[in-house]
Amino acid sequence: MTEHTTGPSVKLDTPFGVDYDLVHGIMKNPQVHTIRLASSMRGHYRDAKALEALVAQGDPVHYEVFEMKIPQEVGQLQFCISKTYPGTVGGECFMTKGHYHAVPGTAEIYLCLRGEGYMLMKLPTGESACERFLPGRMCYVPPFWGHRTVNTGDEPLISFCVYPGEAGHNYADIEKEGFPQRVFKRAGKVEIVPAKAG
Ligand code: S6P
Ligand code: ZN
Repeated sequence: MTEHTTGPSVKLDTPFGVDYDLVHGIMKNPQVHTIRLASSMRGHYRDAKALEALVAQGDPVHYEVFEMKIPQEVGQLQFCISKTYPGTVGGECFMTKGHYHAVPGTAEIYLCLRGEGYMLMKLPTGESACERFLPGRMCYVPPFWGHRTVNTGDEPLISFCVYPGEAGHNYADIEKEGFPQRVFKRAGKVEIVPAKAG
């Protein structure tokens, strides 16, 4: 993972605006720009060998997140652009790591701007859900649901996300548990399969 911080370009304690490039799915002048490469996705795809082959072939970017440094406090709103690239690892579609929020009772809204795919969601009890991402479609992630973005298309999947200031991220539990479903694309056909099946 590469985290690149450009430093404060706006005062965050007074009203401000942010410019977006909606064609390329980027926030202009973000204060935090996170880039996740194939090598930062170890343990997430079913086919570990295929992932290592991809790392050896140039370690491509899987996804990027553009954010401002909003204080992690109740009353604030975090917002970001999440951009997941197209591609597969042993047939499994490129995706984000996925997480619960560190404050679990906090929801999130994803508005899909470009591309296509799915939001995989799960509760700690194992219950799962899946919502389609298409331009103009919003996905509501209720409190307590872990969430992961999966790109099933041929272009970047880009969403604008908003969530409570204090939410934070809990990656550790999802890494231990995994998601109940995996998404594959073989010969152009997308399949959502139980994580334990082929
Ligand atoms: C934050 C929100 C998104 C994700 C981004 C990357 O709550 O859900 O900004 O952080 O899509 O995914 P991940 O799982 O690596 O944080
Ligand atoms: Zn989230």
